[in-house]
Amino acid sequence: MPRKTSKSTSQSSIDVLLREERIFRPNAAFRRQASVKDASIYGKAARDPEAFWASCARDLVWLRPWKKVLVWRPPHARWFVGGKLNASVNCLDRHLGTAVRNKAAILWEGEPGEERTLTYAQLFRETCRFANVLKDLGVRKGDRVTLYMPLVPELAIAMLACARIGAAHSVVFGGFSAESLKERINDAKATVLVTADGGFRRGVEVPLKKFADEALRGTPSIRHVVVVRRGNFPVQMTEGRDRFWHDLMRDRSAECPPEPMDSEDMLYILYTSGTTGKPKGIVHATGGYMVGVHTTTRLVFDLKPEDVYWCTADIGWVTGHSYVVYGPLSNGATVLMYEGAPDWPDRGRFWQICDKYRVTIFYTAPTAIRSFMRWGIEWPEKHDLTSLRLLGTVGEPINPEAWVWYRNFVGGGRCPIVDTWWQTETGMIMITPLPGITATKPGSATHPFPGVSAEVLDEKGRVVKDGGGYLAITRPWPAMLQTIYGDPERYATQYWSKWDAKTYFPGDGARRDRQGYFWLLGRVDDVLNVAGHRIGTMEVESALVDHPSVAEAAVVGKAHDLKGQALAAFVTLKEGIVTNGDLVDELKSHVVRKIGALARPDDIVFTAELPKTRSGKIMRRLLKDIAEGRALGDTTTLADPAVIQALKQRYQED
Ligand code: 7RM
Repeated sequence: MPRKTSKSTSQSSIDVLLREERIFRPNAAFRRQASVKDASIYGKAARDPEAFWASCARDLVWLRPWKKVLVWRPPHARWFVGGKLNASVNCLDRHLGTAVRNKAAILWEGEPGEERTLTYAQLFRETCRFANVLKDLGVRKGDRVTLYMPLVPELAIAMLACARIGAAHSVVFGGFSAESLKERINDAKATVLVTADGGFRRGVEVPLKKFADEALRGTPSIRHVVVVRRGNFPVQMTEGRDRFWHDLMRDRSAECPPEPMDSEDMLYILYTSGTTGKPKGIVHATGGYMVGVHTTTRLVFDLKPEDVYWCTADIGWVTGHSYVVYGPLSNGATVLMYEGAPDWPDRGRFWQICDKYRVTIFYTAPTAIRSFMRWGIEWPEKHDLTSLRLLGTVGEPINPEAWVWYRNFVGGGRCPIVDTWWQTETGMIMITPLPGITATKPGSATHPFPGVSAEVLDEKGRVVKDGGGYLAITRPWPAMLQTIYGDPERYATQYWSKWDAKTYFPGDGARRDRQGYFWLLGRVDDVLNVAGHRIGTMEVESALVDHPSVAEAAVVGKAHDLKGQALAAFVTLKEGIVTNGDLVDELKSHVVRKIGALARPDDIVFTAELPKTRSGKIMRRLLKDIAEGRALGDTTTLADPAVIQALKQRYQED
């Protein structure tokens, strides 16, 4: 259906006030060697997306070819229908007959400093051995296995072993509580839990097995627990239920035939918290997902055989699933994994690791970049970062100041930056530069990946050509979620009902500029409404972070009799900056100068930390509760609950 174009930004759309005009083109040296040199890929993919994705799919190993690329019965899509494949074969077996066989698949460094290297051949053998362990524990095709582990190679091995025998893994990030683990195990009705004696975080033990034991009191579906020895931490083993990984692996055969999976068979479940209540079990199928992550890894990161690729995300997040495990391994890449915190034992740890392993591709989150900025350039400057050739970001909108800092002080002014927009639900990167051809603008994720169709729409579903509105995906894409586990209705209403059943609503605000660039503005639940203007939180936050004293900011709207909403800003200052009344006024004026009087914050509160989820996203919903003097809503996904309590007190005192 052709869409009408909306002429003016209506009340229900989003106004955009901040403009960023800087533009950065990839340098000649990068362009010359890039995998994608020619922008015709966009037109080709747009003219026949199914043919484009089919050509990408031919780069994977299929055990039986597909009959049809796409069967689309909105809102349900089936990809590579009739095809059979196995994800572990695509990550491992396919490399064994090539030079990749004895190349490092995983370079792992523990937080205390241990090093481990697994070649592709070794990773293959360990995966087969653990697949045999799972089989002996009674795990069959279609069963669910929950993984609650630190960032150790065994986590990747366990995922690939599940994939090998056709069981779905459900990874629960090791930072989650016993209660969250229990809820996720029960929703999936997992029969086996794989965990570890503990993990390290800033030198302190995280007692994973203890939390698991607590959860296991209320998880009737679990029959067996496998425990990886990570740190020789004391654990209580329950007779008949708990076994150590190393005991089970002993004398295990390193051969395990892969289960031929239907393209639409489930590969994994990954839980993502909604704004309210019960977490959603996002289901990814095998064929389309593998095609999506394989292709985007290769083209977005310009991946080459010589690269040392480091995505700093924990495997417990979708970024780790797609861009630590399945995407890079299916491409035969050398993947670096670091278990611990960026500031342990000092704030140079990430840069020391980049230097030591000669990392070439580095992919991290804006929240991390803002911390690096706060810690100062002396840390990256202490280390040799000249091996880096490409930088990426994901997770939140990146404010232009952080983008430029990242480019200058990490990338040495020479590395292209790929700002990649996507979600747990999309499975793969959706909006992103292609580093060899895209002229980037700081803060913009630029354009949909070839074969992906996105628009900015207004409330009524009319296309916004130049201005703000809602991001929409207007065609199915291969790595799209298949459903919400056990809740197909929620799948349809949550994602496919804002406009019509053919249009996916990701829940983000976005703007398009005159050149067609996409600017992501944050979650629409967070949008501010001041005197009739709907503006993204991102804009006011960017204006604040643009001030030399500010490291990070979160802005929320609070009910106001006259204006509808007034703005409250929570601000973290750079190290060594002292707060005083003058700075409050100065920051308010700074925002007025950058955006206009309507965006002047009523309140500015300084804080040492902002409340964030465990994956680093700012929880504005809780800040809004504080600003409006309400009791705090659900705080279970907070990384550090103490932060919000301190802030609440602070706000009341001010
Ligand atoms: C990969 C991931 C998804 C939400 C998404 C956005 C935000 C992610 C960007 C971004 C602006 C980006 N999955 N988001 N990447 N916003 N620019 N490059 O983060 O499921 O955990 O979160 O994250 O709001 O909807 S996620």
